[in-house]
Amino acid sequence: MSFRTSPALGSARAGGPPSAVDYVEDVSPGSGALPPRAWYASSDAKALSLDGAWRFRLSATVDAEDESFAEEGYDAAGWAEVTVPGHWVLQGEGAFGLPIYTNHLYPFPVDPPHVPTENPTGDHLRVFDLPDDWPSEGGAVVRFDGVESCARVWLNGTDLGEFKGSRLAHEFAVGHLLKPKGNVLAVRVHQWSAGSYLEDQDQWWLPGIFREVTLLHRPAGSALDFFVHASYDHVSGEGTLRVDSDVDGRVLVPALDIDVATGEPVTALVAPWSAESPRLYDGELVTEGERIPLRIGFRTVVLEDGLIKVNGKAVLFKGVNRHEWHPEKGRTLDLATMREDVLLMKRHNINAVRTSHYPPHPAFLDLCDEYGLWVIDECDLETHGFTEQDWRDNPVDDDRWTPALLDRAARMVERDKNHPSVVLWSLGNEAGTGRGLTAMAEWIHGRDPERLVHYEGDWNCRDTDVYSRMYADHAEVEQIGKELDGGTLGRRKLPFIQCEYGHAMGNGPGGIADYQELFAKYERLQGGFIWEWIDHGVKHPELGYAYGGDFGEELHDGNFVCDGLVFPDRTPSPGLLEYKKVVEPVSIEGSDGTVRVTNKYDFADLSALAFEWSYQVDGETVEAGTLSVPALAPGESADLKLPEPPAHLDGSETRWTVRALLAADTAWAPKDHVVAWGQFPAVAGVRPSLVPSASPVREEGRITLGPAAFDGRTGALRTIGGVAVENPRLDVWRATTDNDDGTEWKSGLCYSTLWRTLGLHRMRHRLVGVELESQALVVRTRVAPAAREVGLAAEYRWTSDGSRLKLTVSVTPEGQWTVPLPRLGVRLGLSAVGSGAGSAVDSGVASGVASGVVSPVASAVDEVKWFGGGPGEAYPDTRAASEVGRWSATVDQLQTPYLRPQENGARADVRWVEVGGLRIEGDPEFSFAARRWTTEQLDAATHLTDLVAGETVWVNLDHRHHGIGTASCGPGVLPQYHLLAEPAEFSFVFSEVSG
Ligand code: IPT
Repeated sequence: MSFRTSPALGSARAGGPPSAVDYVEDVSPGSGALPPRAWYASSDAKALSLDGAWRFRLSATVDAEDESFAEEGYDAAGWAEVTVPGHWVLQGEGAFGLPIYTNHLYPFPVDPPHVPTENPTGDHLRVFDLPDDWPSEGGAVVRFDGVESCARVWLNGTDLGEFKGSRLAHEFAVGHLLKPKGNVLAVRVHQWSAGSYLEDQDQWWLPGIFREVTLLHRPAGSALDFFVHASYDHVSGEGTLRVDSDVDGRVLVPALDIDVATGEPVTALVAPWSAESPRLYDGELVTEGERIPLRIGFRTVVLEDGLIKVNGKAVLFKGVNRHEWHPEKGRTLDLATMREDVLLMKRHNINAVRTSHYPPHPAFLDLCDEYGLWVIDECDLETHGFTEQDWRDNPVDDDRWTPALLDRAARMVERDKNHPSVVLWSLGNEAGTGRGLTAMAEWIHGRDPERLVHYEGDWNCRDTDVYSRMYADHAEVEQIGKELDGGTLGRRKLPFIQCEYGHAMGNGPGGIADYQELFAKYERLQGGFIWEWIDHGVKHPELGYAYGGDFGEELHDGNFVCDGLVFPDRTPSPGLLEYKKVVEPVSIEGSDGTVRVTNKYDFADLSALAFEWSYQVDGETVEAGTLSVPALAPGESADLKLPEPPAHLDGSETRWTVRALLAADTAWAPKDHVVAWGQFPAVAGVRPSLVPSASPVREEGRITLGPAAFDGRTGALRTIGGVAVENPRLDVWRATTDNDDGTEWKSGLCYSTLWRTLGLHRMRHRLVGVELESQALVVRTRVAPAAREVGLAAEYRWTSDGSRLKLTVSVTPEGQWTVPLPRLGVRLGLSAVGSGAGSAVDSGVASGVASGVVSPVASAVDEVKWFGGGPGEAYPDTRAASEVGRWSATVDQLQTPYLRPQENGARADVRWVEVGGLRIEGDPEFSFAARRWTTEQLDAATHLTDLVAGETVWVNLDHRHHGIGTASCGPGVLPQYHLLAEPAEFSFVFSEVSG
């Protein structure tokens, strides 16, 4: 195949320059820019970075200022400065305007292609000298890697042209204009343009030159562009390489002894590239003018048997959607931050990224090639706001916009085509349906038949090679999995992916383990991409992190922009740890002294992993050793005998834990990094027992029972030994999560609305009676909301053996309950005696302290120890990563700092917990949470800075929690995780901890 140029690009301007402002509302992509090409850094051609401080002037409208600033000799001494790359609204402390967050609503009237007269316009000026060694021969281009949303460019007073397409590269030929000293580069950037209609992604609107600006020397005889074709034949083990270039040259790959002319195919035995084993071969394209470094990965992507296959195998995407985000710099990311994303993904078993919803900084794709991630590269296109008018006037179904769409498609494909990590091109996101999309798909298929095309928004899959959906619920996904051949639509024969699922907003997402079971079960289901990677919180001096509305926006979508698996500072949230466990590439299950290890990689055998077993007695490891596991091939299992278990004390609970660790350092994690693990019980423990022997005694207005004292009239617990206790009483409320607050797509139900309407957040406790039995104090209450007939009859039965105190709670629902309960348990307050500060385990989970947003207050009650699930939080449908063991943490470390405060931090499957001088054992196992504020305060807070620590630590001991689900966008809690209002009984044994 010969080198081909792109469509409708680089057109010379006809009929002279546009008027000063017409181009802003022109649907065409622009004029004057060079055709797009591969992005690379030449080994020898000079490059001059133009990043740094630029002179900056902000105007309220497009035409408030004339163009004289672009002339040489213009005096900009009175101007402000901004840093390039950067967004001006994130600089200047508000003096340059503020960010706006909307999900899909356009923050301006939908009147395409017109934009508001109030159109913040930033004039940028940079004067530069050429380095002394800048060659006098050849040409030069100035390259803009990303400018939002529309820019006009002048060099030394000459108008070069103007462009749109914010997250795409644009280059202008400038060699003929350069001089050794005092070059003046002037860039006028408009926040709004016709292009804004194509960039309605769910994110902050952030104008500016937000990616690098570079001057590149283009030596005579250098290639305009080149295309690396590197395929792999999995049957023969041969790779075929052909590099097309518009100028002739040689292609060198020393490790393969390749020295071949451009355009000539050459075959060699190679190790293929995959996300699991990202083998890259260093090479060079040598033309007369320059040497271009190549990093070649041999791999073949095909659609075969209704499956996406790479190198002959169907792949399972364990992916995330990644927006570019930095809490202070917005979409300006440096290399270290990009690398941090990739390393975090690799360390959490993620193998795929959808670059939602625009091509990322090109260096990110280099990292994906190097470390190994499958990439769906998505075009900078979304017209979601047209959904508000039933998609009338949608640009993707209007031929006038098609050149702009083709320009965007070409700028993505040409820039990124040489990355082996890119396996699918995506036309964009949420742009409805239309002819423009078809034109894009046709062009892409023609230009790059060696990759597949993705788009979610057209379920007929007219233009795509994969049936993609977002947030389909489990039942529908299962149905799709089963319908491999059935149905009439072409899509039924296509492979299926969920390009978005598991909405990671706040606490959650719940139910992803259940999805993974389906992906594993049905071949056609090739996995999915969690929405999304990172919370787009903006660092804020008063609020910690700001979200929608915090900048006084007229229209906004609140904290819907904070829905990531990592917090804005990239601390993993519990959702990421859950995902890591759910998608682990090795499964480890066991019973009866045998462990079954299964390789769930698509390509790799298990030779890179070492296995360790350990044996726990009551959560403490008493013996450990290595386990020899054969280098199983993908899909293979082995049953391995575990050693004879050590003797243990009667009544203690024992279990095996087996871990798969990296056997050696890798590029992305050190030796001993845990890749996968499994735990299974050996001998069940004995439940806490207490034989009542003490009798309740009434004395001077109080009742005593063993170590405890109660209020004489109400029977409310006051103290246990020296520990003051704010009465434990029934609690059903939780500070609603973002998922509780969401509306389930299918049922249309919003549980937090149902709960609040019923009044579960304002339950009243009516004392029914206090009875002293010979060996028990029995307190009866009825717990119910005002205005409703439903209620819960609660009986608290207190007994003691003289030193310990047991509470048995029996709950009987009364009336017609039609909603599940948020939680069911008791809440108590502790404030008196503490066990003192101790060392806390590194939980690997973000704590308020770690992110510096919750100020730890010195309090008597601080360190918490427990035996149960940990180290992080877990709820009924988010508990895959919860490991049974002995854990400790301070109260502050128990908090998960969701940007909008909500229920968090519960530890599941707890046998006992020690907090505030008390040891609390449960029967059955329970869930606990401890915090320095009440649930009501947590519920009322809008930002973490609203949470003020008090003296009392509030402890929730929960029998059960309602599940989490993912109704903040998509399906709700699966029925098996509902907490129904049903009769329940649960107990706790309290004792004082000495010391
Ligand atoms: C979906 C969008 O594609 C994504 O950008 C984001 O907005 C997400 O929702 C919610 O956070 S679109 C929606 C109709 C499911």
